[in-house]
Amino acid sequence: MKERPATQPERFYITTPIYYVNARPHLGHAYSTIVCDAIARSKRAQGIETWFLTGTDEHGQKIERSAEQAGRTPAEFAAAISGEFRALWSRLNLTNDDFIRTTEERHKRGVQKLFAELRDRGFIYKGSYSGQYCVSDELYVDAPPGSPCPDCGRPTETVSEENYFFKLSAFERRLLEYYEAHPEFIQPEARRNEVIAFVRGGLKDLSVSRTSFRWGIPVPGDEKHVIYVWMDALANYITALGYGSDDPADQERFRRFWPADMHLIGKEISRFHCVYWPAFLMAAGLPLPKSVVANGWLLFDKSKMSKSIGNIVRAETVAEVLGADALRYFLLREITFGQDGNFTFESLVQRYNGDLANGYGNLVSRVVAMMHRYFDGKVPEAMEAGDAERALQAAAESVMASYPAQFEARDFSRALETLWGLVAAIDGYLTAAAPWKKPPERSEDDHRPLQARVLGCAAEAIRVVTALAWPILPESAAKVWRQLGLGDLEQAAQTGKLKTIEWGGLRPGTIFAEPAALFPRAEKDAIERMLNLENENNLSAVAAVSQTSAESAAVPHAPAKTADATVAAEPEKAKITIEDFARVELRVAQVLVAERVPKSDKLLRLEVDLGDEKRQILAGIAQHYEPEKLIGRKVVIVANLAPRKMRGLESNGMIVAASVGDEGAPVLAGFLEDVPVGARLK
Ligand code: ME8
Repeated sequence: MKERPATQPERFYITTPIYYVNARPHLGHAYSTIVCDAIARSKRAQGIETWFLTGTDEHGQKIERSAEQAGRTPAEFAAAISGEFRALWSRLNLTNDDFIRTTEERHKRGVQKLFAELRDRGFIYKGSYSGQYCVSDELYVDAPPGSPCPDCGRPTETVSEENYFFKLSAFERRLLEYYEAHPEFIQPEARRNEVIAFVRGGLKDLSVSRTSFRWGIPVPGDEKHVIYVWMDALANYITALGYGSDDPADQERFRRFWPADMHLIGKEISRFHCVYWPAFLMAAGLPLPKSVVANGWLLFDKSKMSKSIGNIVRAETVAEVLGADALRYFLLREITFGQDGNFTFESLVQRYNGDLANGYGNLVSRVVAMMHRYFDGKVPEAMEAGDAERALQAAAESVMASYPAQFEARDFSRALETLWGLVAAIDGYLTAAAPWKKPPERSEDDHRPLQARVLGCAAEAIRVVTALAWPILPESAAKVWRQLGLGDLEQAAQTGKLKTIEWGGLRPGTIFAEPAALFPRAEKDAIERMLNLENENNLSAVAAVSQTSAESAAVPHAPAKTADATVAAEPEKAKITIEDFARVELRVAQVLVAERVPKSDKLLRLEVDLGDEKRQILAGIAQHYEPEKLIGRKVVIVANLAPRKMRGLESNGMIVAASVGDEGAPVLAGFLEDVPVGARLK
C-alpha cells in the first residue's frame, strides 16, 4: 500500500457522509457538516491545502420507495431534496469544495470502474443470496425470516436473488491487523472497540448487487444487476476526487488528496466505513483513509433526532431567528464531540444570549464604540503596558497555546470554553480599568494615554479571540475583523494568513470601521418564533402526522440538559400497537369559520364544530386552500393533541391531510359517504 511521501506539502482531505435524499435535511445532518466545515476552515487558516467534500446519496430501494410514495420519479425526487441540502449548506456558510451527487455521471463511471477492478482482481464472484434485508438501513441482516433489523428495529424483508458477492471474509485478518497497527484509524475509542468486536465475530461475504429493483448503478457487463447502494455510496469519497476519470486534472486531484485524512460520520454507520470500505479499498489496491471519526447523536426529546421518528428540528429555523453562526457555535459548544447530546430550544437561547449577545458581541460593540468616541476610530499609539495589560497579554497567549490543541483534538466544547475564558478576561479588564471614567483629580490630557492603552489592549485581545473563533463563527468574526479595520478576514483565513496570530497585530493608526450589530439579544419570544416556524413547516410539509411527531414539534421542551452522554437513544420504532393508535382521537369536524392569519402566508384559522363542542384550529394549508371554500366542509381532525400557540393564537387539534409531491402539498382527508359531525375514526 502506497503512503503519501513525507516531503509532499501538507494537505488535508475531509468528508461528511453523503446524505440520503429520502427526506429533507435536519439539524443532525447540519451538525456533522458544520463540524467538518469548522475543521476545514481551521486547516485552511493554518495554510494547509484543504479539500472538503459533502454530497447526497441518491440511489437504492429506500429512495425509490420514497419517490414512489411522493408520486415522483426517483430522479426528480432526488434532485429536489439534493437541492435542499445544497441550499442549506450555503445558508450555513459551509465551505465545501465539492458537492457530489451519486446520480452524476462522474460518480457512476467511478463506481463501475471500482466494481470491475474488484471483479478483475478476483474479489467479486456470482452466487445466490437468500436472507433478510433492512431497506431503511440498506443493510443485509444475518437472521431468520421475520427478524427485526438489529440496528433500527424495523421489520426486515426476505430477499432471494442471484447476486454478486464481495469476498469480505478474506479480509478479516488484514482488517484486524490494520486496526492494530493504526490505532488512530477509528475514533473515538468506543467505536473502535465496537468495530473490532464485530470483525472478530467473523465476516461473511457481502452481497454487492441487487436485481429486484432498478434505481442504482448497473453492474458493468451485467445490467440486470444494480450495485449495492453502500458500495455505490462509499465510493463517492474517491469518485468525487476523480477516480475513474481519464481527465488529467481529475487524476491529479485524486493523486493530491487521496487517501482522505478524515471521514467524519455519525456513529451508526461505523461498520460500513470501518469494515466494508477499507476492505473494498484493500481489494482494489488503493490506500486507506487515515481516520474515520464518528460523532455522537443529537437527541431531541431523548431520542436520536431522525426523520423516521419525526422529532426533527430544521437548521433553517435556528438560522432564521438567531443566525447561522449561533447554530454553529451552539452545536460545537454544547455537545461534547463523540458523545450524544441534547438539543433544546431553551439551552440554545440561553447560550446565545449568555455567550454571544451579552458576551463576545457586547464586548466588541463597547470597545469599537469607545474607540470611535475617544479616538475618532483610529487606534492610538499606546504608552507602555502596565501589570493589567501584561496579565491580559499572558491570558491571550495561554489561550493561543491551548485552544488550537483542544480544537485539533476535536474537543470543541472545551476549546470554546477556553476561548470564552479570554472574552471574560477582557471584560474583567475593561471593567476594572473603566476607561470611560475619568477620576476628577486627573486632567483630560493625563487620562487620554490611559484610555489609549486600555482600548488598544482590549481591541488587540478581541483580535486574538476573533481570529481563533473564525472557523466556528465565520460571519460574525468577519464583521468584527472589518470593524477593527483589519479588512477581509475570510480571505486572510482561507489563504493561510492567520497561520500565526501573535500578540500585537493591531497596529497604531489602524482605522476602525463603523460599528455593526453582531448578535442582537434574543427576546422572550425567540423560542416561540422558532416553534412557530417549525409548526408551520410541519403543517404545510407533512400534514398527515402521528401523535408523537406532532407533539414533539409543538410542545416546548424541558430545560437544557447539557451534552448528556447518559441518555441512551431509544431504538427507532417502526410499528405501533393498536393501543398506541387508540390514543389518537381522530374525529370528523365541520368547518364553521375559515380565514387567513395576519402576517402568515401559510396559516389558516379555522373554527370547527365537533358536535359536542367548537374548537379553534390553525392549519398550515393557506397556500393550497382558499378559506371561503372550506366553510361547511367536513374534515378529519386529531382531537386530543395538546394545545399550542402559533402567531399568538391557540390551536386545539390538527387537521389531517395527505402530503403530496416533494413540496408536501396538503390534500385534506374526506369521505365519499355522508358522516355525522363528531364521529370517531377507528
Ligand atoms: O446514512 N445526530 O445517510 P443519512 C448526529 N447515506 N448526526 C446525525 C443525526 C443525529 N441525530 N442524524 C443524522 C446515510 N446525522 C448514508 C451515508 S456515506 C457513504 C452514506 C448525520 O441521510 C450523521 O453524520 O441517514 C449520520 O451518519 C448521517 O447524518 C446519516 O445521514
